Amino acid sequence: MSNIEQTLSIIKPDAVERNLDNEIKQIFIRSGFNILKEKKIQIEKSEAEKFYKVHETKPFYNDLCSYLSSGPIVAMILEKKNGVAENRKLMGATNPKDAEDGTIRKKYGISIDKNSVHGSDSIENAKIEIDFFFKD
Ligand code: 3AN
Repeated sequence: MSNIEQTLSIIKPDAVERNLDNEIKQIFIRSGFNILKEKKIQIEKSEAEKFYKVHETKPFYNDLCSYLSSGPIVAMILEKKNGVAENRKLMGATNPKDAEDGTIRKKYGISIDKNSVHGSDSIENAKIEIDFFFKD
């Protein structure tokens, strides 16, 4: 049985602002991901609130939503065998300080909130998040 999975990746405002989006895309491609769709957009805070609804009770929710809507982002559908977990591995830990060498967050992340990339945390959430950005 094939376990080729699609996952949603976002290159966050801190990385786009530093013109790292192409460099980060190349890392995904070199790591064997196909980028099926991508778009550079800026979202409204109200949309960020919907996207991060699972975190609505967290103390950092408001800042997180302000941040994601603070500048352009690149949303992508990535595909690879075991794509959801492979993307999480390649991103590294949420806090760049804890991220392993060779991960995107270790290389580019500034702080726990400005951690350069988002990636879906489960196959189920990947479907929801892909629809959020790419259902037209
Ligand atoms: P991940 O992005 O690694 O799946 P989540 O889903 O726990 O991490 O958190 C979503 C986002 O919320 C993170 N990418 C990060 O930007 C932010 N975040 C998580 N924990 C904190 C925290 N303690 N303080 C500030 N921001 C946080």
